[in-house]
Amino acid sequence: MPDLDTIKAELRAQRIELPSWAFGNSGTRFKVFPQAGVPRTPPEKIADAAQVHAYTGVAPSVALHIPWDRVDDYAELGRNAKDLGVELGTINANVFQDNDYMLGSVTNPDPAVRRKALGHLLECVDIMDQTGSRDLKLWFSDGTNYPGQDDIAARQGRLSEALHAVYERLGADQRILLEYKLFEPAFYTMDVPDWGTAYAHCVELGPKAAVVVDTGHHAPGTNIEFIVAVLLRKGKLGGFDFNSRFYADDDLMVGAADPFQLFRIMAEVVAGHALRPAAGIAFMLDQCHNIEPKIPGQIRSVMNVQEATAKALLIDRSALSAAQRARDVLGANAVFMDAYNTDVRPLLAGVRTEQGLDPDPVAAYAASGYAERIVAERVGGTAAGWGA
Ligand code: RM4
Ligand code: MN
Repeated sequence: MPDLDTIKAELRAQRIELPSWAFGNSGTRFKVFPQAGVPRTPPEKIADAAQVHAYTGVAPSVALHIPWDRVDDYAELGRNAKDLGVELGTINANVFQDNDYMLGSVTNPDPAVRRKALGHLLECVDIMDQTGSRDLKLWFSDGTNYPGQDDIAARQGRLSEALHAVYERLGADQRILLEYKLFEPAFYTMDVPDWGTAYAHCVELGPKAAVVVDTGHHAPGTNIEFIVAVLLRKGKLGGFDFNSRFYADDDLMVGAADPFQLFRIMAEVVAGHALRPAAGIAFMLDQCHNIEPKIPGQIRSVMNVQEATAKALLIDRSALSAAQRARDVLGANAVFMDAYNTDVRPLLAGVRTEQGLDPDPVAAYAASGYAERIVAERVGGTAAGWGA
């Protein structure tokens, strides 16, 4: 059996990054149901994220999305975060919400639009210099809706050109994390539809570029843990955008739709020795809480990742490899399933208690009165949202 103290140390060392946008209003293209008390400014989003960290102890950084989180003084925003016990994390570029980008951003047939999009990406690196962020996460909505609409290979060339320009601008400790998505908003071709395309671009760029796996960005039935294992083996897994989905890019709470899949993914992460922050994998949430309260939604998501991680750490690796060596198909599968079927909630409650945290983050947050306070205090102004 794996050593319990080692497992607890791994769980304490785990780090999960929160998305600033999860705290603002969101919805579907049919309706955004506004919630009372949602943040109106980047500092208020960070304050809410700090609550998630305060009760879970493993979520000490917040990813920003530019321009949604644009401020005059990023150093001040960083100090602000530090005062609340968190720090600024990944910078997410946004080249998908401008009228100019209807036919693409960096792959647009119009060179002027391409220049504008590249300008934004470079601005994001400037911001990283001020926030001290390591990672620039790039997701492109670029693509086409109809066969013949544009030249597929030419668009790859334009994409590559922009990525190279950003790569050249990166500091020594900065990275590009390139995210892929099968479809939406484009329905015929996305310019970065899959891990293979993202991987090819990252290899071409060099060691400071790696792939981000957003768990909601695949075709139904895709074996995501296989992708994780392959990318890890190649040293090209940069991070995760965790969320869950029943149908498409649902952005639901991670571990809600398919906790077994999350476990299988974390099992590959553990097997690949990639859990510790030193391994350089960014474990991020990328979710929207459309109908549930946002801060508890994030707390629940963090706990779901922790539970999947604890189960992955519980896999009896020596029994597993013994069964594999003995070609014992059922035995190996049983070792794997034993770990998954273990109730790890008491283990995690114990880890929290040992860290001086409440064993039940959801209840502790609910009892804190913070939710009522922000509803009372955040009156007037414009609630943060996607602006879409
Ligand atoms: C995209 C993609 C990005 C995220 C935006 C909000 O679908 O997943 O990672 O930043 O949504
Ligand atoms: Mn994402």
